[in-house]
Amino acid sequence: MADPKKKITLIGAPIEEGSGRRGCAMGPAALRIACLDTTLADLGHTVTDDGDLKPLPARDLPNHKGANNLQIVAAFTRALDTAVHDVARAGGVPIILGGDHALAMGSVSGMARHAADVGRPLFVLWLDAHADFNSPATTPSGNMHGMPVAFFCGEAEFAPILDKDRPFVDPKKVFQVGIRSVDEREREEIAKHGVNVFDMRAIDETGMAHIMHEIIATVKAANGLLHVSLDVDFLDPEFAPGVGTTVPGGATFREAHLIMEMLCDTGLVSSLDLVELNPFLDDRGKSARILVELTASLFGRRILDRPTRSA
Ligand code: HAR
Ligand code: MN
Ligand code: MN
Ligand code: MN
Repeated sequence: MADPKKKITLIGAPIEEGSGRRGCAMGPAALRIACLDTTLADLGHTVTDDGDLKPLPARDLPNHKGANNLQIVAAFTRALDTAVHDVARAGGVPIILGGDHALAMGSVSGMARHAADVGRPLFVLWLDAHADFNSPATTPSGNMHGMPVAFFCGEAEFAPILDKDRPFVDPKKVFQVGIRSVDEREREEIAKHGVNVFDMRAIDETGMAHIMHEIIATVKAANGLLHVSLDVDFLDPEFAPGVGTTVPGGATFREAHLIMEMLCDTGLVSSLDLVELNPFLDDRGKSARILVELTASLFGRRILDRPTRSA
């Protein structure tokens, strides 16, 4: 069951303008300092680091009330849509080093185009304290890192950021795990669009293994691609303090590892975002290191060489 060797490309996305505070722009550097590249290479993968994207603001777009820093967020969205699609089309696995979660507007849109090219459905595993399903019409903050899921599902088409005819993700193919902070209007939106939400209570009630078996079975049955989007605040702040939006009562180190170990055995993961790391708020690199550890588990590091226990 060992994971076959992959061609992995690291793409730095030092965006912090989607969040309400500074610091996430240092995320890609911290992940590199925590040895993400050599850790993956030591597992036998071919790793290429494409460096950081540095797009200029999208001056063709007007400022928009309810979408803070739209021009730079749109610029990263466009750059990542292209970069991620290019890597996937060449048979590689893109890992996006964030950067705040607004970057998933671009990374997931790029993967949705790739999935359409190869005729497979795209599923998204959203590991986060937050549902990130706001739009400029519903947001309480205007911060675009609270909007990426609505955006790639086609529910936040308020400005011509990407081609309006692009493939969207079916909200019913989005699985959110670890959720514990949802805004009032966001709650209505995710219910209306049929997003699959496994909140912290569901994890407590049934256990992480049960939830992951269910998600994996669905993706496998559809022969889907699976994009994983890992927000640092998915984890309990005890394990990962380096994030601007800590919410108590998050996933443990072991729960997060189990997800990665189970996913690794499936071979279904096509792409990964590592987002919201704020090194300015971290405790001596602790959160950067845990992201690298979890990525290692996702790409083949294991305790014993045995497959996932059946459900
Ligand atoms: N839901 C809130 C808003 O829209 C907070 C969003 C915070 N998002 C992140 N990423 N930290 O998950 O403003
Ligand atoms: Mn998020
Ligand atoms: Mn979050
Ligand atoms: Mn709708």
